[in-house]
Amino acid sequence: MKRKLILVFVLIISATLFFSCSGAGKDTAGTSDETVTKDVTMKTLDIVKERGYLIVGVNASNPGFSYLDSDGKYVGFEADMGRAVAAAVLGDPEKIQYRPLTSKERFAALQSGEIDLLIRTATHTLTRDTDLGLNFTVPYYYDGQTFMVRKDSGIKTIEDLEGASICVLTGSTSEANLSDVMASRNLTYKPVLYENTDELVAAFLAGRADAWTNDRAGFMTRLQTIIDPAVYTVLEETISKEPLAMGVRQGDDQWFDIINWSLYGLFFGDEHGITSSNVNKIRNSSKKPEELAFLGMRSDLGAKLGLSNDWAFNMISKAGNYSEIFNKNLSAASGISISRGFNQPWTDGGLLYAPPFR
Ligand SMILES: N[C@@H](CCC(=O)N[C@@H](CS)C(=O)NCC(=O)O)C(=O)O
Repeated sequence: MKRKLILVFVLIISATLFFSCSGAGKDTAGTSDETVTKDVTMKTLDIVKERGYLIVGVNASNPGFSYLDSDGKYVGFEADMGRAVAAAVLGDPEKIQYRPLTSKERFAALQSGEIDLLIRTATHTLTRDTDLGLNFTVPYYYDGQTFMVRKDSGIKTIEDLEGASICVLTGSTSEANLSDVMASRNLTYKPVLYENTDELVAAFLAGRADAWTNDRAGFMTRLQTIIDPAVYTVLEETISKEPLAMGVRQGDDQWFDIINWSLYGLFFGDEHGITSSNVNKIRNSSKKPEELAFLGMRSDLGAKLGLSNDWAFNMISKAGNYSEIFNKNLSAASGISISRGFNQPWTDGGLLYAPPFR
C-alpha cells in the first residue's frame, strides 16, 4: 500500500514536470525556509492556522497581476486576491507570505506542500485537473490567447502569420493552442521556444521573432508598462479560452471549499454593491437575508467552512470586493487599464456568478 502511494506520488510529480509550463527551473522560492510545509496529509486550514499566515505561490514579474514592486512588496490583482483569502481565513490580509514561482515550478510547489494556494495565471484544463493531483477553483479571471507583433510588420490577422517565427513559452497552454490554431488553418510557422519569460521578451524585443503569443491580459498590462505601445500591438482575434483559476491540492475538500467560497464572496460583494467602505453599514442595516447570512449576522455559514462567522465581513472590509481589487490593479486608476469583459458580475453581462449564500 505504502509503495503504491509512493508510486502514485512519483507519477504525479513526473506528470507535473511534463505538463506544467516553462521556466528555467531555478528555484527562487526559498525551500530551505523552516516554514515550508512538508506534511501534505495535514488539513491545509489547520496548517495555515497553526503557522499563522498563508503561503501563496505567485508570479514576481507580471505587471498588474502580480509583481514585486520597488519596495519589495508583492502587488497586483493576483497578489491582492491572496490577501483577500488571508483576511477570510485569518482575519488579516497581511498574514500572508508570497513565493515567487516560474511557470514550470508552480504546480510542483503546490503538490509538495511548499505553498497553500497557487494564484499564478494558471489556466484550468482537464489534463491539469486530472494528472497533477490538484484542484482548480472557479475562475477568477477569464482570459484568452492572442499575439503581439510589431506595428510596422503589417501583421493584422492570424492568416498574416503564415511562415512567421513565433515566440512561445514551452509547456504553457499557449504552446499547445498555437500549434492547434496554425494546424487547423493550414498555416506554417516556426516556433521559437523559451522556458523563461524574461529571455523570451528580450528576444522578441530584439527582433528575433515576428510574433509572440500569450494570454491577452499579460500583453495589455505589459503594453502599458514595459513594452512601447507605439511600436508593438496585439491582434484582435482571440484563439483560446484561458480561465485563470486558483490551484489547491486534491483531497482537501474543506480547503477547496474555503478558497472557492472566498472567491464567490468577492463576486457576491460586487453583485450586491457591498464594498470595504459600506460593509459595516450594510451589516448593521441590511434587510436582505442573504446579505445578513453572508456577513455573519444570520446563520453560521462561516462555521460550516471551518472559519469564523465574520469571515466574509473581514474579507470585504479589509481587502475589498472583486471590483475594488480589479479597479485598484487593472483599471485606469492604477495606471493600467484593462476592460472588464467577462470579468464582471453576471448581472452586468459578465461571467462572475456566486451560488446562494444560504
Ligand atoms: N495561462 C497560461 C499561460 C500562463 C503564462 O504564460 N503566463 C505568463 C504571464 S502572462 C507567465 O507566467 N509567464 C512566465 C513567467 O512570467 O515566468 C497557462 O496557464 O499556461
